[in-house]
Amino acid sequence: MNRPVLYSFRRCPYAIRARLALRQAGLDIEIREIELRNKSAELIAASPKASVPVLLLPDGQVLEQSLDIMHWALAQHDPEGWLSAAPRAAQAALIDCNDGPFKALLDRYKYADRHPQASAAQWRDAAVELLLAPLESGLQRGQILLGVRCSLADMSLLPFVRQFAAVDSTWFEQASLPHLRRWLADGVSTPRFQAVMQKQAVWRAG
Ligand SMILES: N[C@@H](CCC(=O)N[C@@H](CS)C(=O)NCC(=O)O)C(=O)O
Repeated sequence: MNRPVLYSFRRCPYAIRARLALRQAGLDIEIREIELRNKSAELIAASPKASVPVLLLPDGQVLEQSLDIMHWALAQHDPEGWLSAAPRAAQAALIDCNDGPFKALLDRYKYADRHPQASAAQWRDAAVELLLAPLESGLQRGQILLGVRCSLADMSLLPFVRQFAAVDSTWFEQASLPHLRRWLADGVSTPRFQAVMQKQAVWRAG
């Protein structure tokens, strides 16, 4: 192997954020699109937990967490300073909230029939109260989540907010989240985002 290999799944928000950082770093990597229901033996051999994304490096290192992949990519090259655009602790706090309690509520909202303890609308409203309403307040003061420049936090949260918006786009379009809608629309319309969402055939060994 002479270039890094990324096992990826096009619509997975974790894989999207990894691809965003790898692309931002301008790295030459091989992307292997896999099927979550029919994972390749090579992926399982490289990473037995077999979630995506997984990045294999030519020196044998295996990065199995999307954030580790983002940090590794930006440590190679970070042309717009995503890592330093806002205080690390503030970025980490947003990302932790997104990846932890917000993602849990997003899954309940998306698959509400599997979580009958509350209705879809209740899961949705809890997710808004937890993370999206605070983001909306912050975005009233600027174009991006923290400070004045795009940071790792923007790119880490973008695919998850996109997924939230898509659960019920009619609801999202009229929700009292106009600044968040604008931030999402700006983020997904960039050439970078469009590029990482391009469809790719499922990878087969050999
Ligand atoms: N903490 C991991 C989470 C990755 C993850 O959960 N990916 C999902 C797809 S979106 C997955 O591969 N799930 C395993 C499966 O569906 O079998 C990361 O940040 O990379």
